[in-house]
Amino acid sequence: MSHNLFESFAERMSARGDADFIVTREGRRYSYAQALAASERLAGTLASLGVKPGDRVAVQVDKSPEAILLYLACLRIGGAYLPLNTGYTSTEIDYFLGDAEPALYVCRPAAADEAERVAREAGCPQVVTLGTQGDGRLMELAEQAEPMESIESRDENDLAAILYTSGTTGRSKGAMLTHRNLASNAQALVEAWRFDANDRLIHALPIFHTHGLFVACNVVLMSGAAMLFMPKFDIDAVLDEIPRGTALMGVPTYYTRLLADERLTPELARNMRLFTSGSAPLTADTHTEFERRTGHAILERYGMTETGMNTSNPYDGARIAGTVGLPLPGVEIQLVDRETGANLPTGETGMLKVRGPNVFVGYWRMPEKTAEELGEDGFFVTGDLAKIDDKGYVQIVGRDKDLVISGGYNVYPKEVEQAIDEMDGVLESAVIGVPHPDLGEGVTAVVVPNDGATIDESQVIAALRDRLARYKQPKRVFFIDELPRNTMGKVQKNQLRKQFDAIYRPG
Ligand code: MLC
Ligand code: AMP
Repeated sequence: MSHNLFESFAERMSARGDADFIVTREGRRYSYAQALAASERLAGTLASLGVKPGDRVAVQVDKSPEAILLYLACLRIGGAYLPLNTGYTSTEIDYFLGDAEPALYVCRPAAADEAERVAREAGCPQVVTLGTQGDGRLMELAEQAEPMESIESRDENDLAAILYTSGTTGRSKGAMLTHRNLASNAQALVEAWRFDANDRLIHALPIFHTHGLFVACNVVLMSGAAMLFMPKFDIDAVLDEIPRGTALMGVPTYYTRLLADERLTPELARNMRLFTSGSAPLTADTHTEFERRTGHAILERYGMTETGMNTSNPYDGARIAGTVGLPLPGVEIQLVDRETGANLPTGETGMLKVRGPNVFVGYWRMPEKTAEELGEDGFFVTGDLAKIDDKGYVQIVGRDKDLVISGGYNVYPKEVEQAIDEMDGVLESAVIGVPHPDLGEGVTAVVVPNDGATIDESQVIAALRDRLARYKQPKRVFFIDELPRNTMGKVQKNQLRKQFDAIYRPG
């Protein structure tokens, strides 16, 4: 029996027929039947471009309905979908193409020349373009393609996607996600959050991450719901769609921005049944204030690229501010001592580990890294520090990994520090996350110049411009004579975070 995730989607898509699947604000619309037919043509196109089952398809395109259809076509043909942040620079893309060796790279029309160059250097055999209005070479080819009506048979442990996530070493790792991982998580969320064909999800998230692609789109596809699809989070557009929607999935920044707008009222949100938050910590204040303003208690959940969603506050029952709720059905969690690995009793703070059908199968071509984080017992070490209360609610209290989360995007300081340290005039640097009113944490660099060197903030930012995606670049750069170190010589980032704590505070 085939376990291709697309089998479950196709069944639901046929059943939903002419019902809305994706509706954009400009009035573009795909019914489920149209999306199913498009997935056949696009799968045929991928085949004609030489993509075979098991091949990776790398995609760096702006958000559009057709990008979702491409994802579906890739599943249909048995490929591994590899979405890339639209902010990545050519230097970053070069690494991903070289590492993943995709059979095809789909890029933005405006980036075609540069993409061809990078792909050639990385040895990627085919490049096609995809625009946001149904334009680009891929869609031209799809017009003439022989539709592929069959769905490639897949084992449940075959790869459905690879999502790159940065790491503490500064080198990005491709998390390998299987059909089983994605199907089990989507099914669990449909049930936990009561999604059905009457739902209309306001989709403002980017579609190159777990949150916007798998949590949002897979849940919609599994439940036959509709998506009110927008290119990005735009406060006016979201407020305008709220009366037509039933659910919104967001990162905490969405909620702080909504709260800052007086158009957010209980009346506006009266047709909504669910607001979820994740990817970064939602403060208890935001949770409480949102409930006071709208009558809706935000449902906070917790997940990762490597695991999909692990825990969620309940749909019925108490959604407790400052917690990420209970393990989803099928997900097991463990709290262990960071040093000894021993299990910890309720109430203590420790390292969170998770196991379940949602947990990935390893990092692409990195067996050692995989073995470090994914134990033989199947438990994955999340790097998050947590507490579990006597009712089983999990509270994320910190991170054991050196990671900054800015507006829901992960930035690993090591990668930024390496780039800064290579600059002339820099002795060393430390990159930290500092409380930021909009983004949660603001990426901030603290730089020690070489003796006698004169270097300023704008030079550091300019040096990173073509090298790192914009969201990884420090919002501010500070200069000090010496980094604080402990007796082991380790940089004491806590001390730096304290020192620069107030820099983004308004007023
Ligand atoms: C954009 N910029 C950011 C940024 N997003 N800088 C820092 N952090 C961010 N998150 C930069 C842009 O490059 C640009 O720079 C400037 O800010 C304005 O760009 P914009 O596109 O207008 O930004 P804005 O609309 O304000 O975007 C902020 C945001 C967006 C929070 C709405 O980043 C967003 O949608 N984040 C969601 C991230 C997400 O989906 N995470 C899920 C990961 S999965 P310049 O210089 O050009 O002006 C995961 C697992 C799980 O974590 O549990 O879900
Ligand atoms: P990513 O690697 O982009 O998938 O990010 C995963 C990380 O985001 C987790 O390891 C957590 O540190 C963080 N995260 C996700 N959801 C939450 C949440 N609800 N509260 C706190 N941190 C979260």
